[in-house]
Amino acid sequence: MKVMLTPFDALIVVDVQKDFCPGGALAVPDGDKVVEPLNRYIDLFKTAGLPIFATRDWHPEEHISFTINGGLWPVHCLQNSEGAKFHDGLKLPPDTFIINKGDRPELEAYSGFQATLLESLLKERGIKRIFVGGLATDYCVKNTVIGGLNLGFTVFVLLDGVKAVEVKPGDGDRALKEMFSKGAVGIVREEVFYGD
Ligand code: VGL
Ligand code: ZN
Repeated sequence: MKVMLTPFDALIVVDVQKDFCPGGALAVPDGDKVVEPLNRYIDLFKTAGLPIFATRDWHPEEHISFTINGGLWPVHCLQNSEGAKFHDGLKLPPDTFIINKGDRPELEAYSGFQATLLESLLKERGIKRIFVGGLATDYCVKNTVIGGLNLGFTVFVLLDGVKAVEVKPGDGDRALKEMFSKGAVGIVREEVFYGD
């Protein structure tokens, strides 16, 4: 499939943070492998003058998602910690919109739209289609994609720029299937064009 970029498109890079990469507190297998493909999308959107958003998991110490607080996950992405930083290789431009999520102790926020300004920032810029990649396919990417669909956006999933946690084997593929069944479209970088 060939997808031509329009002025109504935006890139959303989900949670490409040190704690989700090998060596991090909640490492996604091969999580760092999304960095180079996502840099190619970043380059393309920058060249096209289109907005780039980067979400980051941004938890306080009392966050309910931590096992010590009764949740599912080890402590990860603590606000202002080293592990919460974006991967060093990710080439986000200075004018990237940074969206913090999961910053309220009592609220899990797998979706970049949950209790954030992401929807209004997109809609006030007239954005109709979002291109979503990052970590992890089966959690924050999936929920951001489905959140975007529910809000009326056309959503492309960057198949060459996502990796799954896979608490259970096959979770990544199941998550993609669910996104597709709800209307998301999977693409790779070679299918996206700008200008001629
Ligand atoms: C995520 C588990 C816990 C994610 C965030 O970014 O996919 N997963 N917090
Ligand atoms: Zn989290």
